[in-house]
Amino acid sequence: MSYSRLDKFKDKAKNILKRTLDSHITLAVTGLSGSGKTAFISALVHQLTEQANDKNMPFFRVVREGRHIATTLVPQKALNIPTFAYRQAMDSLTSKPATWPESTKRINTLRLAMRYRPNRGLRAQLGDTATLTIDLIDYPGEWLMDLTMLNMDYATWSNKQLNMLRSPVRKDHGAEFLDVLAQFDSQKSVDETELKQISNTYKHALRAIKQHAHAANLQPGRMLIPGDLEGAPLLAFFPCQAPQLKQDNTQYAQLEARFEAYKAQVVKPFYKEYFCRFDRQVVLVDLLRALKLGPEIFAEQTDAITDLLAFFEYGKSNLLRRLFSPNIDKLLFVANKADQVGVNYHQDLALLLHDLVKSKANELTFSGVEIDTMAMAAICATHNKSVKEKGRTLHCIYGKPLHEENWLTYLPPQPPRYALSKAQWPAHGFDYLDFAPMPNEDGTLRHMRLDHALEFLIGDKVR
Ligand SMILES: Nc1nc2c(ncn2[C@@H]2O[C@H](COP(=O)(O)OP(=O)(O)O)[C@@H](O)[C@H]2O)c(=O)[nH]1
Ligand SMILES: [Mg+2]
Repeated sequence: MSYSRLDKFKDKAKNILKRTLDSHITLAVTGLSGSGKTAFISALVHQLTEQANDKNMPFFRVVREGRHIATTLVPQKALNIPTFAYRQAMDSLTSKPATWPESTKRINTLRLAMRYRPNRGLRAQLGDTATLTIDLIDYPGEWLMDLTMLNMDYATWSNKQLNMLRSPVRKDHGAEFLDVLAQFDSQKSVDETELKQISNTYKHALRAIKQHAHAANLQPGRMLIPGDLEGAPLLAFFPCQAPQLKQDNTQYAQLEARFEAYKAQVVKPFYKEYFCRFDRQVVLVDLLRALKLGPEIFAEQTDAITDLLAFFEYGKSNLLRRLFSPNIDKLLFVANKADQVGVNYHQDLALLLHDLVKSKANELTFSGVEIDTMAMAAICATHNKSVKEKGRTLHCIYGKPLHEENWLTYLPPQPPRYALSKAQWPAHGFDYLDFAPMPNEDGTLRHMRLDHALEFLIGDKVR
């Protein structure tokens, strides 16, 4: 049969449709250091590229309805940043013994293409397929916290840092720096060696606080993870009490200049390039670790998360605007690593997270953003195990605690359903355990509710 004019027309129409209907989405995976961003992205790629079947992802409609054809990793658009090391992450997650992927040292990116059969519109009638491109970036959570510096001048920032260094969980680690600072003459002319030495002491304080107190709010983030700024003079600053009278060419003026340069040359470009062009956002929160670390860190984490949300653009935008400057119109809050408690406590976790973010969520809902909150685990490291005791069923978890040899059946404590005040905090605290990853025999990974998360985040793009 010859290629008729009608066929030609159909092809042309298809091509135009392809251009208009093939869609693109940039998903912001947001979370403090250690909240599970790298694991989440690895799991998302793994489940979509290797395990997208209705048994594994029943709540992701495009999969359940048999319309998902395949998802693959495709070359990214930005050529100047490294590609997310998916293979490497999978290798460590499925090696024997299995280990978690390394913590992220630099920014990296990845692009997925999802091919599916639309179920509505002209395209569905033509029996055609469509592609959704999904862009993701991964970055050290430590750098994210720097965004809040953009709203502060040096004096305000210094005050805040110095106050924090005196707080109960930090003071032991910050003491040496505060001692050195007490001897520091900020009014004399610049002594490069001294500034370098003190900034080193400050850096050691930050690193000790991160390592031992697991605090979330540590600035500047590049002192912890320098990327390619290792040793740069720009990084040689620290918080310092403002003098009564500010003078030029003093050490104080130099510190202030470095602080401003750090903001302008490091934080702002990072923000501009990567943080203001998202369509959808998932905010990962490690509530269990924060509960384990106690009321002070818990409160700090909550504040850090709500402060960060101020740096993203939210709201509905029309189609044209979307192309040039997208706004986030769907936002998912996730209480991550829910596999560290029994399934009977997942609801508690989701309620607790809801309680923490509810006023921010309310504000955003008002401006048209769709919001949901859920408990999930990107990569399950435990199995649920019911244990009968004196006629009662206990919902335990079973797994291999991190850095331990033996497997363990454990009954984690029930998380609270709302933010506790310091006085309400139980005396014995909350003891949750970290577990090593637990891949299946066949090298696949399990998740909890990643399919729910995907349905919420991108389900409407693959109808
Ligand atoms: N049980 C459990 N642990 C997780 C999960 N995701 C991450 N983790 C743990 O959290 C740590 C930090 O995760 P990572 O993805 O590196 O966090 P990031 O700093 O936000 O990228 C990992 O090394 C694991 O110990 C999860 O889904 N379940
Ligand atoms: Mg990471």
